[in-house]
Amino acid sequence: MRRAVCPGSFDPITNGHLDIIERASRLYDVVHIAVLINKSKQGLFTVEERIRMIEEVSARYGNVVVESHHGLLVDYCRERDIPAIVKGLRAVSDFDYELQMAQMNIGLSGVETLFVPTSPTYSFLSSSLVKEVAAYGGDVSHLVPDLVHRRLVARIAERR
Ligand code: COD
Repeated sequence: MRRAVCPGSFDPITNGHLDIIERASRLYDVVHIAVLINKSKQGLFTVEERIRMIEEVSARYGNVVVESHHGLLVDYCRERDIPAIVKGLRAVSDFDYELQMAQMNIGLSGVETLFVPTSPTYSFLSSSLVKEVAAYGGDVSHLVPDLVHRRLVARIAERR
């Protein structure tokens, strides 16, 4: 059984994340989505809310498992016998830090990182930008799945 993990904060999941998850789901038998918990960072959505949204939008692939994890990504991989991390690369600016993490992770545990080039349509897209634009009333409906868009608009309205 070939397994890989797509890790991230997913606060919230965007069409850019989903594109990488869909492509990974065609390459591996099982794709784990690990929502990494960063206690020092206050998210717009709780980890449970993020997991629910990811489960709903990725159910159609049929081979995606969504879980949270607190701690090192390589420990998540070791505990589940996952040999590969799949990451999307948006731009050269992502590369330096992603390379450092990939080298650290292989040094710590032997877990490989595979980079998938982002689709040009999503190369500028991040959860932070989506939240910022939505908070100022900009239209981000084409950048996130519909159900995520509805929950994003509702959460921003609640916080006003
Ligand atoms: N197109 C393609 N891919 C994308 C896009 C896009 N538009 N947006 C995001 N992605 C992919 C990228 O691969 C990105 O790395 C991943 O989705 C997650 O993105 P985010 O923004 O949800 O999450 P980040 O960047 O906050 O996640 C960082 C991690 C949580 C993966 C990282 O900090 C981590 O591994 N932490 C665990 C602790 C650990 O092991 N630390 C040591 C690292 S060496």
